Amino acid sequence: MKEIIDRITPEHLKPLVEKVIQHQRITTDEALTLAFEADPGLLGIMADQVRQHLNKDSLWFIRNFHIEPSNLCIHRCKFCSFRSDVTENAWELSLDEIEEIVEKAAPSEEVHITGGVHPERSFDYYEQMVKLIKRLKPDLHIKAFSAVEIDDMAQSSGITTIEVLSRLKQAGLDALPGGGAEIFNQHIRSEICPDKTDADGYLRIHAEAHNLGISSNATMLYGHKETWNDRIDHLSRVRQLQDETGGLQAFIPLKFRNKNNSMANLYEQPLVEDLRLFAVSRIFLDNVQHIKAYWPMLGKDATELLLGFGVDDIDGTINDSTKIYSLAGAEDQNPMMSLDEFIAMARRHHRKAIRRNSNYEILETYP
Ligand code: V47
Repeated sequence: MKEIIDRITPEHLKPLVEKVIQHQRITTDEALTLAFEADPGLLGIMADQVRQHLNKDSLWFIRNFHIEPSNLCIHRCKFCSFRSDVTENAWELSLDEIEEIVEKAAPSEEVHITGGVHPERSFDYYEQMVKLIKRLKPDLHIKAFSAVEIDDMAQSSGITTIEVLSRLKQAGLDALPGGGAEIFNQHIRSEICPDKTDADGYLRIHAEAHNLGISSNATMLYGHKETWNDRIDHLSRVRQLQDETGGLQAFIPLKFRNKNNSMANLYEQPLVEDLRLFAVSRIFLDNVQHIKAYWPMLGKDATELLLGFGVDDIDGTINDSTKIYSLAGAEDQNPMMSLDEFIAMARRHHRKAIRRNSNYEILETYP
C-alpha cells in the first residue's frame, strides 16, 4: 500500500498525505489543499484508510421508515421541492393517521420523522406524536425533528429550545436528524433559505440536545452555490461542535438535486465532485465516527461507489416512505432497499453488513 501511495502522490503533497495516513488531524488550509490538488484516486485511498481505522470492515445499515407529518411550511427554502402552500398537493397527518402508519410499518428499528414547519400546529401535537409512537412501539427508536423544527416549536409555544428538547426526550425522543444545516455560510444562507434558523442556532440546538443525552447527526447541503471554502468552513464548525460535545453520530453530505424547486436553473454536480466531497469530509472529520451516504438521494450506484471514498453507513431500508428526494429528482421514485441488497453490496466490497439500531449497537452481522 505504501508503495502505491508513494507512486501516485505528487512530491509536494507527500507530507500532508503522510499526516492523513498517520491519522493526525488536518487544518482547514490542508483540507483545501487536498480538495484542490489531490486527484480523486488519491483522495479515495486516504479516505479509505481513515474509514478502516475508525470502522474496520463494517458497513452499517438500519431497518427504518419515515413519517413526514405535513408538507405545509412557513419557510420558502429555494432548494426545497417538498413544501407546499394550502393546495390539493398539501397533506397534514392526524395522530390517528400516524398511529396507522406506525402499526402497519414493516419490522423496523427506527422511525425518522421530519416535515415542513407547519404554520399552525402546536408543540402539543408533536409531543403527543412522540408519546403515541413510544406507547405503540416502545423499542422503536424515534429520530425526529430537525433543529429548524425544534426552533419553531420553541418560538411558537414561547418556551426555550432546551425546554422543547427536554419535554420531547421525556416523551420518548431518542435522536435528532441532521436536517436544516444546509450550508453555514450566512451570505449563501440568506439567499437560499433566508428566514430560518441560522448556523449558530442550528449548532446551539444540537449542542443542547447532546447535553441532554439526545444524540444527533449533522448534514451539509452541497453542490449549489457554495465554494470549497464554504464547505470546509461548514466541516470545521461541525468538527468543533463534536470536539465540544461528542454527541454527533454521523455526518451526512446531502447532494443538491435540481427538480421542482426554485434553484432548478443550477446544474447538479458531477459524480466525481461527490467522490471528492465525501473523501475530504471523511479525512477532515476525524472525530465523527460515521460518514453516511443517504442512498435515496444519491442513487444506489453512486452510493456503492462512495463506499470507496470514506462511507461506512448507508442509512436504511426506507420502505418507500419518504418523498423529499423523489420530488427533487432522485432516480428512485419509490425508494426501498432490501436486506439482500445491503448484504450483496457489502460483499461486493469485502465488507460485513451490520444491521444496527440508532445508537450503532450491533443487532445482526451478515458475513
Ligand atoms: O435539510 C432538501 C435536504 C434535508 C433538497 O439525520 C435537499 O439520518 C438535496 O436532513 N436536494 C432534510 N437535498 C433531510 C435530512 C436527512 C436525510 C437523511 C438522513 C438524515 C439523518 C437526515 O434535505 C434538508 C436539506 O438539506 N434537501 N431539498 C434537494 N432539492
